[in-house]
Amino acid sequence: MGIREERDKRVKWFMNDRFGMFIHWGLYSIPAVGEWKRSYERISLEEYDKYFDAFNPVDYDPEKWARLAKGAGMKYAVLTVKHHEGFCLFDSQYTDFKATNTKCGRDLVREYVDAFRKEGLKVGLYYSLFDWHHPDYHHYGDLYHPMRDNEEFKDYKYDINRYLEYMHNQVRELCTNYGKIDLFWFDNSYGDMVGEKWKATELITMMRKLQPEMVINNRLECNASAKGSIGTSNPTVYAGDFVAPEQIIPPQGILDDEGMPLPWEASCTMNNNWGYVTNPNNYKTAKCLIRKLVECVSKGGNFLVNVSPDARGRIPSQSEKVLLEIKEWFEENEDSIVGCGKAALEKPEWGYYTQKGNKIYAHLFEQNIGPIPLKIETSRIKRITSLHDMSEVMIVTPWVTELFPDYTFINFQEPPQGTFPLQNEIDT
Ligand code: JFZ
Repeated sequence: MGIREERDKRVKWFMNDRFGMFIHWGLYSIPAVGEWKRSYERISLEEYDKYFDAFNPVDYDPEKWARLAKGAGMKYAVLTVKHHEGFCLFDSQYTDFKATNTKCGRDLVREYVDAFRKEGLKVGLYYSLFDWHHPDYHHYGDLYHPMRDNEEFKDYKYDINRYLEYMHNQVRELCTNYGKIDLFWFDNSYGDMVGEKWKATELITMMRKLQPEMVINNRLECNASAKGSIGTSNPTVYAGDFVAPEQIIPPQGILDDEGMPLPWEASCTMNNNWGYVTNPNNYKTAKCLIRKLVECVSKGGNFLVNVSPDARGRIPSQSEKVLLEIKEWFEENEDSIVGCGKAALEKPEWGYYTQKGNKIYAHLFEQNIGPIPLKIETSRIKRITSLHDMSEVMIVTPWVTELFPDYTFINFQEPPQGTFPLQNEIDT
């Protein structure tokens, strides 16, 4: 099997499931200004240790997270098992900078994978390639390192190979000690730290051997704004299985150089922050997130929505509220998302189409004043149903079709506000 056939086999569940939960959690939940704090404020290792000493998430209950995700229609999750700060939520034998050595004394990743699997969700691990804690990661002069302009580190000698050995060892632990891992999310390449600078061929070969079915993103080779060789006819072995745009939904989905659709997943915050912050004031509404989910699916992509647990280990109540609202919508409209992809029809003015087999779901984003103009031949439509209550929607109002012969109109009552999928079964 070629690289592309293997990829298509691996991503089957991923492209079917469509909706996931991103979880950014680490020591940075304590200062509560986001996961980049150490870099932004040039905080020394010693000073940052105070968060290690304080870490004690007494309310960590991943089953609660899993139930919330599942309720909202999310089918998989991705947890930051090590973010750029280098702190490990898992019990790694290669470092002391880990949750099991803090007051909490628990392997938080073990509990996460157990809890999410128990709810029937697929489990993903986010692992940061940069590591601001490891002594052999770049210091002075590195684009992002907290000590990048600290003169004390000007002549500091580090050996990147020692870091790479550490990183490879940890990835091996993660692929060995936690059962079947469904997804691995690397973050991220930058500057000249791309691909083989991470010894990527060696790393991927090891990962594929340990977890042959695991879906891996493309960031061993690129950053958030690139697709990398996955889009070419000759992808590298570490090109990854999907493209990972961040905080943006590509206008037309993502295609390879031959115009064939690529697997992709857009990740997005709920409140403009990945890590926990106190009193965020820019929460997206459930309605906005549902619409973005629909948009992703209509363009053949996935949507990964982030939550930021606090230092006690709780998903903030505002996020919980949004997820419960999404749950309400999902309970009635799941069929228009899961297993769906890009429709064979052009994007309509009033919303988006998604499609699954011979069913076309028309997501009405706009309040229409009367019949919805569907550009489909009436004879090809078997039935139109409004998905939320399964009521029949009548087709055709003859006088309008005379006025607009190339449209098919349906007779339609005023739709309720919000995204509102219609289910059209088309005779194919
Ligand atoms: C990265 C992380 O730095 C961030 O903390 C968060 O985890 C996010 C999901 O991923 O953010 C990036 C990575 C790459 C780019 C921008 C943000 N980029 O290449 O523009």
